[in-house]
Amino acid sequence: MMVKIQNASYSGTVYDSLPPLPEVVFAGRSNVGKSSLINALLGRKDLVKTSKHPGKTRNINYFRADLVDLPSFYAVDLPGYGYAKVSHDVQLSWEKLALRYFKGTQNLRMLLLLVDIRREMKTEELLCLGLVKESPAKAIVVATKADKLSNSERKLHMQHLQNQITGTMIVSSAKSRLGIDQIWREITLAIA
Ligand SMILES: Nc1nc2c(ncn2[C@@H]2O[C@H](COP(=O)(O)OP(=O)(O)OP(=O)(O)O)[C@@H](O)[C@H]2O)c(=O)[nH]1
Ligand SMILES: [Mg+2]
Repeated sequence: MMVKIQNASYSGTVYDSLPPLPEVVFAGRSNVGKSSLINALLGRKDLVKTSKHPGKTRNINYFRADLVDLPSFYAVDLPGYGYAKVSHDVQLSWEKLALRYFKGTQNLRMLLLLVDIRREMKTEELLCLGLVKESPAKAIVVATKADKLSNSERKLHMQHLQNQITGTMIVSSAKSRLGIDQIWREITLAIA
């Protein structure tokens, strides 16, 4: 799959009035690799700020991708949830922000729900999948940081995750670029 990216740039936040385009939203636990995955997909090292310290992304940021021979779209970077060290108030404001996004968006085409391949799906992940159940947007689970496991471990962990949900699941690594082509295939189908 060869997607050519003409331009990728930061557009603003959920509070700005941006020109409408199809949206692909990246959601998942804090530190799971949302921002890194957007950078890997858009082929830009530092378009989205990433951090070793969970909780880096605090707003809903829109990154516009203009592609050759395909529609432009926004990669929407949701803040991570579930970081144990943030206060209860911050957790609540995550929920508010996420709900505002999912209820407010008219253009959501796909949810990429990221889960660390070494972890399992918890209540928050299932809740998140539930948020798009009624919408026409497709939901895909992306198991991140696959480079941290050996091939055989990867298989085991994927079987475990696949037992928890039905639907498409993609193994990925922003580091080794495993799964990036497969994610692009899904994105191009969703935005077409
Ligand atoms: N080994 C490895 N590390 C990764 C991968 N993806 C992300 N990381 C690392 O994981 C940490 C968190 O990555 P981010 O992309 O900032 O995670 P995030 O989900 O955007 O985090 P928040 O914005 O806090 O919600 C960083 O240190 C990244 O370098 C991956 O595929 N492999
Ligand atoms: Mg982030």
